[in-house]
Amino acid sequence: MAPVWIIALGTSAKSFVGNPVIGSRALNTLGLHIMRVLLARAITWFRWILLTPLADQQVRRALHKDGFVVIPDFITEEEINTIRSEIKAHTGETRQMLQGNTATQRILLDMAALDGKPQLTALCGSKRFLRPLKYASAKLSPPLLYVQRIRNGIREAGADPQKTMHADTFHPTMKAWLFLEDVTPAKGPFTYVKGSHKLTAARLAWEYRRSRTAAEKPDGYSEKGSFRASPDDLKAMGLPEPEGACARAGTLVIANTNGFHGRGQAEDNQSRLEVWAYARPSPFNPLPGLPFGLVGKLQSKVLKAYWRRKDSIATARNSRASWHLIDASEMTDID
Ligand SMILES: O=C(O)CCC(=O)C(=O)O
Ligand SMILES: [Fe+2]
Repeated sequence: MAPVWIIALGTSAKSFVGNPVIGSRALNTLGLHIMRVLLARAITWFRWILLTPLADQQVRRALHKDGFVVIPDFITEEEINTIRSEIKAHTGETRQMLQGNTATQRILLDMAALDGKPQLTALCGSKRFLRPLKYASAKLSPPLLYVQRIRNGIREAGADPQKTMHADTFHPTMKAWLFLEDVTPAKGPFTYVKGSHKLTAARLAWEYRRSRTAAEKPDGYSEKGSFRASPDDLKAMGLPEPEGACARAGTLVIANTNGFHGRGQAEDNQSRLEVWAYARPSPFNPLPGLPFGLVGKLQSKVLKAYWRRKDSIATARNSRASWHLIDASEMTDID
């Protein structure tokens, strides 16, 4: 397997346990992880510079200063209401993942799901929406778009791991939330540690220390390459307290999830509904890719085939896949 593990160093592979080269204490002591962090960041900056024309100066400034940008009133109340009724009428493929006591429910907005949903179709095809997302992800192909509902405290189980502050991976990645309802503290707002996307000396020192022991000190997620940061870690890095984005319906938040973020501590049985975008570019590729919708269509086809494969493996084992199918009505029962 060694050649495969070594080749994977040039990809977005991030698991310290799945890949013993990435997880090697000796190599990380020599600086392997830090090299990947720094090189990926330099290459992402090259792509950000190339893609400058895609986003307004205000958006670019906020993304690079704070790690996220908040755009209130991105869509109107009327558009929100139409999108909500389109979601309520959805009967197609709907999936769910359970983590601790929380469910993440998603509808992938591919051609099939968008059929009969003109307002969502217009949004997903709108340059005004897609261009800043492409800029933030430093990638020309469109992000994956979903309707997402987070349902908190729906069962007796451990805490939701997404509620601990973390960085998704070792390089900049883009996630965006277009809220379809007012997000109050009870609903567990998206929470970000302002400025934590910056590779300061303190952050790099922390990354270095964590990389040496990540494989040996598992917490369920850090060893898979998504480092968790405790309040003390944040303080030691000179970072501010995490801040929840309590936003009105229609607000768009775009974030670099290489910075520390998570979900707010929501109350049980509270949920949050949003259009959600996700893009994880190839960290070491200096080219921003192709601006074709075709790439996006291919991405969702591959993803759906992957889910179906996971479904059949799970069925054969008499269980269900982590992203399992649910009846659409389990997600679309909104007011
Ligand atoms: O849903 C949220 O507010 C944040 C969850 C999260 O950490 C993520 O999507 O990467
Ligand atoms: Fe995250």
